[in-house]
Parts: sequence; structure tokens; C-alpha cells
Amino acid sequence: MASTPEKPATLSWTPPTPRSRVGITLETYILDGMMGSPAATGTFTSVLNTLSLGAKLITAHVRRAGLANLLGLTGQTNIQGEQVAKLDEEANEILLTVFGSRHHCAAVATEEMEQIVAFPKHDKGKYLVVFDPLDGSSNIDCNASIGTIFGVLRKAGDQAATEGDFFQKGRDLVAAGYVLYGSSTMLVITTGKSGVHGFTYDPTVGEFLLSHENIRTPQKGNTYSINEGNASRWTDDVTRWNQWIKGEDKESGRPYGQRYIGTLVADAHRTLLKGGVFAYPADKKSPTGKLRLLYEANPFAFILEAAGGKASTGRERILDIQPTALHQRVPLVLGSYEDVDAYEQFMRGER
Ligand code: P6P
Repeated sequence: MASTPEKPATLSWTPPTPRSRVGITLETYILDGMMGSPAATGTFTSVLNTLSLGAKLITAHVRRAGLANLLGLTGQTNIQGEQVAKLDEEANEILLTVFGSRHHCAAVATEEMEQIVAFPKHDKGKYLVVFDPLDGSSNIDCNASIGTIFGVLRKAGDQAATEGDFFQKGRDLVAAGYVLYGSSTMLVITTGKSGVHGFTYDPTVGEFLLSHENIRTPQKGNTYSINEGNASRWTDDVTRWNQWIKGEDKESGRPYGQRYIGTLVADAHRTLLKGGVFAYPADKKSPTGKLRLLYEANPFAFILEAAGGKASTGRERILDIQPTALHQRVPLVLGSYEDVDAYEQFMRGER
């Protein structure tokens, strides 16, 4: 009788059909260098992980704001002259604390504070971080989407950071992203050359998990996003564009649908994923526009261009603007390449 074959000492295991990378954590994605350079360096990885920690902590506050009576206003106003909601203050404190606890970040610039915050003993830090800790605070009390916007810049030399270190063109950002506190919390980030990636927060494990790898903005969309309430203040070229985009023309897919949430992070996120165009132009009330160059327009321009979209003032590429002041405002139009192009043609008087 044939002897029974020896049982193998170890069982061979074949993985289930290879899964996509969806579901891996943000930290794994960064550590495995899938974010592209300079993510591969340990210090840069530490900065991105600090951002992730800050986003998790802010999420916890945002999700319980309604219960923790954080919806009230502090009664103070910030550098922008805006009423500061408690969540603004909380989010700002959280980001200052997490970045102040890691020496890789030399200093931060935040919408909530007039001057930069240079962390003592961080002079040798290689990075600077700009952020709007809680964008869309006017939407907090009605539970509409709000967000956090951030950008990471390099810092040269070992001397203490100065305000001038932040006056870098947006094209010199080493990373940019945002956190959208919507029906779920999603962190979207790019280092510019290796795609734009979205990570959705799973509160049961306390991790951001890859959910949208390599987001690409459609070349052309079918929605436009602008505060029509400002129409009486627009310049003629914006008014002509606005009438054109609402006109009836089957061939070019007009009229476009109108969408406006009033939180840049939410309006820009929808435009990034679905295409179309978002605009906050200069007008008679805000002659240089309302949105801030360093920590609103630049990060989103960096993200849209990395996803194949476009971002400008209507006349000049946002990422080429030389900053001259920490809180300077710029007109902003961003979205699908073709839709921003059409807007720019109106600004140049070609239509
Ligand atoms: P308006 C929110 O206050 C914000 O700074 C951006 O998030 C948003 O895009 C814009 O202002 C909305 O401004 O004048 O339309 O309310």
C-alpha cells in the first residue's frame, strides 16, 4: 500500500485576490513613499502625520460641537474682523499644540492670528505650515460642512523663522491639502507630482483610510459656484460671464447648475471631484477679493493643478503670485481646466 505522503511542515498561504490600495491608512501610504517626494524623508512624514493627528482631534471637537455647546460664539473677533466661533478657537489651539510638540515645523501662519507663530527651539525645523484651522465658520451653527485648509513650505537655514519665510509662491509648496467635516470626515492631500489622494476617517479605528486614490478633475463640468448675492457688486466682465454660463446652449452644456455652500473647502471639494467652476471674484466690496492667498487660494490651486484642473485670479495663475503680506486677499477662480479657461476669456475681454 502506498505510504501516505508526509504532511508539509508549513502550509503555504496564498493571499486573496490582490486588493486595491483602498483601505490602507494615511500613515502607511506616506511611509510607503506613495505620496512621492519629499514624503520619503522622515521629517516630512512626521509633518504629514502631525497634520493627520490635528485633523483627528479637530474632528472629535466638530462631531460633538452640538452637544458640547461649542456652537456659541466667543464674542471675540479675529484678525479678519470676523466673529470667532468657539470651534475656530479650538481648531486653532489644536493645530498650534500638535505642531508645537514636533520640532520639524519651525513656525506656522494661521488665519486666526495676526503674526506668525515661531516655535521656540524649533529654529532648525525644515518646514513651515500655513492653515485656516476652521474654514466656513458661518456654517457651524447650521451644521453645514466646514473644513480645515493647510499648506507645507520649506524653511531655509537654521535661524528662527520670520514672516518673510512664508512669502513663497504657491508653486513652491511641498504639500497641500484640506479636511472636509461633512457627512464623513475626509482628508485630501497632495505633494504636487504624485497625484491627489483622499482618505476617509473611520472613527471606529481612529484612522484615515485611503478611499479616493489619484483624484482627477474632469476637463469640463456642469456646475458653477459663486455667491449670486454679490451680483450687484461684480465688475462687468464677471457679470457677462455669469449671464453666459446661465444661458441656454445645448452644445456647450449650458445652463450650468448652480451650487454654493459658502464654505470654500466644501465648494472646492465638489468642484475637484465633479468638475465645473468655483469663483470668488474681486468686487466693489472686496476690491482684491475675499479669500486669502497663503492659506486658502494657494493650497487649493496646488491641489487643483495636481488633479489636472486650473486656478487663477481670472488673469494670473495663483501659484505664480509673489506674496507680500501674510493675510493678503486674492480673487480666485478654480475648477475644470476648460471651465476656468472660459472664465478667463471673459476676464480678458475675449468673449
Ligand atoms: P460669502 C467662509 O467664511 C469663507 O471664508 C470661505 O470658506 C467661503 O468660500 C467664503 O468665505 C464665502 O463667502 O461672502 O459667500 O459668505
